[in-house]
Amino acid sequence: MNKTALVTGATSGIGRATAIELAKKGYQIIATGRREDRLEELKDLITEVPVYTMAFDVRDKVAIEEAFDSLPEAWQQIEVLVNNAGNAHGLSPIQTGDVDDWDAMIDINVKGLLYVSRATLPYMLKHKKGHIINIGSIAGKEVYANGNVYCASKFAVDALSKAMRLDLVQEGIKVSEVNPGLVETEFSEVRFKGDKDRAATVYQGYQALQAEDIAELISFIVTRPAHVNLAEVLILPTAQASATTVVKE
Ligand code: NDP
Ligand code: 8X3
Repeated sequence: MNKTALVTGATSGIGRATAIELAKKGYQIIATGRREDRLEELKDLITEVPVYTMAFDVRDKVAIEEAFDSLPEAWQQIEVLVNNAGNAHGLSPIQTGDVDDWDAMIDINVKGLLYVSRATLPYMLKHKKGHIINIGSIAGKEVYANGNVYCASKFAVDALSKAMRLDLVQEGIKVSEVNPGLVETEFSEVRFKGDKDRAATVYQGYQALQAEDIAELISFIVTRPAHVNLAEVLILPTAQASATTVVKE
């Protein structure tokens, strides 16, 4: 029987690439996100293993509860959870930041990760095994100007990853945190509210990481032997040395 991996934010970027990569490793995939058309596309694309889709907003705890309550038996033994859904919304100083953007980042990046973890844990606890991979960021290690609330949300992911590891160690559940630097996805388009030209400039003049680079790392982490936990990894483009130090042509 295939092992089961649940990937949040599987409709785009890192989550989509991770679903594809873990499917290649033989995991049957529970793919989640809000955009149902993209979940269906992914389901058609992955042919090696079965794919089950659940469309919900990670801010909606009732929808999450309902989705997990209706998980068919064959999908209930979740061994891997990749808490990836998240985004930055805006890039403004604190004095002019949009409070709706703040709500979105805290509610999605922090509370959403908590809700999905809470919903998944009963399945892992029942079998006394599992592996949770939280997608943090270099922004959860260093703050940068105008990054304020996004950075705070990723610092929270860092704290929660460490806390989850402490709480879950006696349950035989591994917790890992992957902290990428600049990855070329739809991330900046979301941050800049659909301004594709501005988003493109973030990745110009150097070779940014690609979603597949992160997916390969996640795949490596989850395929280590049972006694090995890669607890935290910071992964950067070669041209990047800190959140704001990027060598561009
Ligand atoms: P994308 O914008 O390409 O993907 C974001 C994913 O998150 C989408 O699948 C989206 O699905 C999902 N998502 C966003 N909001 C919600 C929501 N409210 N409910 C459910 N799903 C949601 O960005 P990335 O792939 O780059 O981002 C993935 C993760 O990686 C994020 O946590 C991000 O913070 C982190 N990260 C990204 C970096 C980068 O440079 N790109 C660097 C470091 C970390 P849908 O819209 O269909 O709901
Ligand atoms: C995304 C990377 O540098 O835009 O977390 O914050 S950055």
